[in-house]
Amino acid sequence: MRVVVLTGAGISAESGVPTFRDSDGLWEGHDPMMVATPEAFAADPDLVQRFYDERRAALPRVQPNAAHRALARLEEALGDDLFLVTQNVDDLHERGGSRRVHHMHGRLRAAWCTSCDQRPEWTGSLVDRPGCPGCGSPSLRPDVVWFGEMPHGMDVIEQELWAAELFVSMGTSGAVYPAAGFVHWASANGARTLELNLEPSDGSAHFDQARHGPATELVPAWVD
Ligand code: BV8
Repeated sequence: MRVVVLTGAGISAESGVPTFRDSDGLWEGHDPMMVATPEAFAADPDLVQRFYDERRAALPRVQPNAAHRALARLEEALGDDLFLVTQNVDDLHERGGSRRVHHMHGRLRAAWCTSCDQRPEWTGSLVDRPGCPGCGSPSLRPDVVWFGEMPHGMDVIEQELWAAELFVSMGTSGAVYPAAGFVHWASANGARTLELNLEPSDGSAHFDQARHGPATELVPAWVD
């Protein structure tokens, strides 16, 4: 059976990674339009670079949780019949054992050179404008998709949603598009749809079934 799984910040919440819209969410500390847009980067590159430097530096301090590990077991069982697409920019799916993860909003552990278009792996800081390993120019930005930018691999995602027999959304508020619209694409092609989330999301009513509770309980119970 072909399965598409979409994850959001909620799947990393129990690992200690702040979500965007819960009370202590990231956006609480920063207005998203002040840090996650090309305009914000153009206006104050150091502020934006520091925002992502802090989150990149925090990654080694958090660990994957039982939900990440359960999805790695699902990949073992389904192989190519599983397409895992995440809105998250952390590396917890990979560190939890998943080998094929589609980061539609990019990755904290990568930089993007706007001069030569290379996307080198990156674990350090970018605020001091280091030279690109490829072309040497100081044109590296976080390899993260900002509001108003096209998410990565939308053509692949659309193909997978059209071929899916089951679409499962985990740990996302359904507040950001185009990810929030995936349930409609999947339903339109006849896939069954399931939401696993701490509480009802903006899109819960569009799912065939919705289960609510912490991801570390719901996801292993569904996978196993
Ligand atoms: C684009 C990277 C077009 C940066 C992010 C109307 C229709 C269509 C589009 C739009 C529209 N209005 C505006 C738009 C555009 C915009 C958008 O959707 N805006 C929103 C605010 C309305 N979208 C875009 O700009 C996108 N691009 O549309 O391009 C285009 C076309 C042509 C050419 C060029 C462009 C790009 C959006 C990507 C933005 N980047 N992230 C960064 O990380 O800093 S978005 C960011 O917020 C995250 O990546 C994530 O995707 C998103 C949503 O967050 P969630 O993951 O859902 O997290 P949230 O905190 O919201 O919710 C957490 C959930 O977990 C909650 O439901 C909670 O209950 C649950 N939870 C908590 N704890 C647990 C739990 N669940 C289980 N267990 C727990 N323990």
